[in-house]
Amino acid sequence: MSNIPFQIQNFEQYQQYYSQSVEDPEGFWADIASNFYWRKPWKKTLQWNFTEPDVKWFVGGKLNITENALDRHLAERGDQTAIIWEPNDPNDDAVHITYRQLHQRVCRFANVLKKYGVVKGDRVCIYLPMVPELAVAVLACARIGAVHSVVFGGFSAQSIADRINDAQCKVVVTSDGAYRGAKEIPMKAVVDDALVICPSVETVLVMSRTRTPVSMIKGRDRWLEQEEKYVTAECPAEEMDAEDMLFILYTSGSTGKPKGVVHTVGGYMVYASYTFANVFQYQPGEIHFCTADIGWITGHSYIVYGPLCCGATSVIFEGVPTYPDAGRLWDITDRHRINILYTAPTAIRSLMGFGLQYVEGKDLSSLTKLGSVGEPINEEAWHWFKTNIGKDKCPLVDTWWQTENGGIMISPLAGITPEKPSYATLPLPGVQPVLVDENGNEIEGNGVSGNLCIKFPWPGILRTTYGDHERCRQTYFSTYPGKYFTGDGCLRDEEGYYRITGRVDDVLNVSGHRIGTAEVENAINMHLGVVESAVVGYPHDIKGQGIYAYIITEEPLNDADLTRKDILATVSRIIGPIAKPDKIQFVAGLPKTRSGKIMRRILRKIAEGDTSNLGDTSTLLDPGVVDEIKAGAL
Ligand code: 6R9
Repeated sequence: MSNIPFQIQNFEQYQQYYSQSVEDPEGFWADIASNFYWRKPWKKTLQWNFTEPDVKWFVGGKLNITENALDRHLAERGDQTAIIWEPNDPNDDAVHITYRQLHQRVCRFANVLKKYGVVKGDRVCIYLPMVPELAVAVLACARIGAVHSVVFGGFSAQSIADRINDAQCKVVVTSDGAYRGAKEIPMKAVVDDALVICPSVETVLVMSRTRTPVSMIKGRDRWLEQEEKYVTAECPAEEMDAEDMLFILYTSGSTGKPKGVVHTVGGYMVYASYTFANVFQYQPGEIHFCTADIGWITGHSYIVYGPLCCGATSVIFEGVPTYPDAGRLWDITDRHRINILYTAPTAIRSLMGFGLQYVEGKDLSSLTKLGSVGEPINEEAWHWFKTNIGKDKCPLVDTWWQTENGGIMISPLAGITPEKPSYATLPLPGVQPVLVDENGNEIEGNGVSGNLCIKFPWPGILRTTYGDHERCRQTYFSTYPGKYFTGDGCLRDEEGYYRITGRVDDVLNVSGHRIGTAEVENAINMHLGVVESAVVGYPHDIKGQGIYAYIITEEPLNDADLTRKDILATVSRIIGPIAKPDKIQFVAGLPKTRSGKIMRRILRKIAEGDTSNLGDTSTLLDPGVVDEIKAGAL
């Protein structure tokens, strides 16, 4: 029997269990993990080093995460709603799926995957809109031990192909099309374009959503509805090792192509569920609405796995916050009596701009807790959300974490930890943050800032980057040997509260989406006539950060505006519309040092509109280019 309770009740307990989790991490996590259903107990709780790195939790334990997310709820709450699906069009009926129904749908889907030869360890790419089938497909993979790789619906054919090829996916799950706000978007056609260069894919399962005409290739493409008719709703769960791969999720870094972050079954399950229950102080029967897309880690952990493992009711919303108008999230909250609302600062800032008339008349009294994730939340947005949506009675948790973390790392516990606008506040039990200076020395004490590292493993930490362990080591464990480096800058105030100040590497955060500057530059450089480019971020009122591109072309442009649009089309085609620069400035040269390195610091300043103090430019090869760029700044 465990000594440490699964859910923290008050601040004294938080302090007590936090200390215990640091003094005896293995004992702490063993107690927490004992709240789950394991087919076989683990032999060793933790085995680790941050040099290779090699991290294993619950070594030798056997389980299946879907038995925890579905089967174990059937006896007690089989008829409780597991998923509420809110379609894009508010005039269409919402769909309620009980745990029992979800279990059956997952088993059916799993049997279809099996029929097409998918076995434990095979990779399945999922490219779907926010429909119940997305959660079903994810869980169906987990049921049979296949590794899911969900690709966000906004990515281009090229991005899908890169991800499919990197993971050598055998099956792709997609839909004919998608509804997003007033738009109807092709999905299958995009997958078709990708598959031209993806020889590993044997089968494409297509769900019908928009019934837009699609090409269906004999022997490869199958209609999902059709396939589901011929399989049963019984599918025993595959026995998985705690350290077997659960999923791959691609995310951007400061160099090259996106990396496939790998999470494993046991540790991820424990961490996503523990953080869900504690940060949101989930109470049985509460309805949880996370507005993220399942294509991102937030959706994986706090729409699918965390809530379902805790037996919660989780909302899947197909549309966008501004359709049919800027009151949509409040309308959903009102109609479905939402208790927990977890969203992103960019959405709050955008809705704030539309004015309070969209909030008025909406009954938001069901709300008990609010959350924010994805990027730093500015004080204005924090207060607006807290006051106008939470009516000053709901705790608001600013949750800091990353794809690589599996779950929330630094955050208040709702209603327990004192809040401080724009602060993620305190680390969760099991999380040991440290701030380091440029030389890698730990900065002790309070009232300090530095680069944020974590010095001890937690169960949700990434295990590797798919197919390239060395890249994982390089990216996260080599900058500060012995520590996991987050890539974020951070301040620890006089009281020891943490405030994340943003990335210190070349990763942008645009509307909460992570985009590497190098990735955008590579896409721009593919455009005909582009010689070189440099991409930086600049502060953007709604998106948090905007993308500013400086571009050198081979020849003077006849029609700069048209070329700008052409380049945007190329970026959309190579990465996806989310990576399109907000501003493009054509320049004759870039500020380079004598060794040929672009001085991004200068470009960032100019993009920010702060040209008064550009610092030392004496090491530049040609300081003259700076004046020219300044003169043409947008
Ligand atoms: C969960 C998620 C991770 C990056 C991270 C940081 C930024 C996320 C934040 C935050 C300040 C918060 N970030 N939450 N910055 N306050 N509450 O967003 O994962 O897409 O991998 O992004 O997002 O810069 O390093 P991911």
